[in-house]
Amino acid sequence: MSAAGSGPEDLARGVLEGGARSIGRAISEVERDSVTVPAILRRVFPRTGRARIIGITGPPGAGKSTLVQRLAQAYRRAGRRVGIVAVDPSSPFTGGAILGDRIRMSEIYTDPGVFIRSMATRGALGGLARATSDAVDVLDAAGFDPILIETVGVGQDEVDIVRAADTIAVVLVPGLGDDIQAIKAGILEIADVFVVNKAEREGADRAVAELSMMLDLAGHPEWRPPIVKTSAPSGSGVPEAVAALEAHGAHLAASGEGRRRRSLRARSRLLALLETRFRRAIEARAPEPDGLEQAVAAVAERREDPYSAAARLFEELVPPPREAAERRSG
Ligand SMILES: Nc1nc2c(ncn2[C@@H]2O[C@H](COP(=O)(O)OP(=O)(O)O)[C@@H](O)[C@H]2O)c(=O)[nH]1
Ligand SMILES: [Mg+2]
Repeated sequence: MSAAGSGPEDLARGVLEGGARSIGRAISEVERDSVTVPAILRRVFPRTGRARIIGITGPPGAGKSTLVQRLAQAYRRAGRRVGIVAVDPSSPFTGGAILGDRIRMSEIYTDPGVFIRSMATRGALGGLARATSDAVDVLDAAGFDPILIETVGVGQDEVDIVRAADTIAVVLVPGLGDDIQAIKAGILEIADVFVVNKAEREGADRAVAELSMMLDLAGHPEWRPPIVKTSAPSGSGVPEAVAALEAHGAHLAASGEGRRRRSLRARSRLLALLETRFRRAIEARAPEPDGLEQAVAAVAERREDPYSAAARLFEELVPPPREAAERRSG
């Protein structure tokens, strides 16, 4: 069968050949958590780990999508093939919200060296973090480098999504003042680069000064996040933003921090998959008549405490270590 076939093997082969249709379909599979995903990932994964993954986060309307398009153009001019994954429920990347920008930016939508994908946000954001990592792997295996992930930075779930990146840029705008305080807890700590976008507006220098003061207080011994001013629609400051992102990439490679982050990511990704599998196994296989529903009822009616019920179900599902060892050798 050719790459146009419908099995996961064909799809994976199409992805490795860089076929746009296969890439799109593979990401759709990933997005709806299809049963084909393990087979697809098994085949594409050996070809991943080559792309630089850059997360772009910040409040809605800060100009993330516009900036991402400008960054993509800059990387294209440097001869790179750029993957874009946008996870923003409030403003779909290719939606109608920024029609003017879409016309001006239209070149990147028709450029075969750019692959843009908005992730659907049905289902839990937790599932979206998994889907985003998988989609990034698909693009990585297909040879896109860098891969830009846009997420709206508002809460922990979004932070989990953008943690799939090697380097995280937090996009803010002048006059954010109190907002900076509000979102500080969530997204400021994860910034490797700060972008003060809409820098042609009044207050840009003050925003930079405020951020700079915050960084002084926080103290960043290893890497002090640079602060770059941009005006995304005109492209002003974009070369400096690219330089800052690349400087952080060099820091990751030189300091061992890159390896540390990849290891943390592998750990949390693996644990998340295990959690999902485990929950599904419990839902599917909890033995009757003491199945999950009975345990739920027992806890709801306070006949059993949740810890005891969980321990009981866990032991019914997971064989004790000796039994597991015998199974492996037998
Ligand atoms: N004045 C100005 N407007 C901008 C700038 N960057 C983006 N915008 C506009 O801000 C609006 C939101 O931009 P968008 O990229 O969709 O923001 P996102 O929600 O963070 O992705 C759009 O109308 C953009 O054209 C900028 O640097 N200056
Ligand atoms: Mg956006």
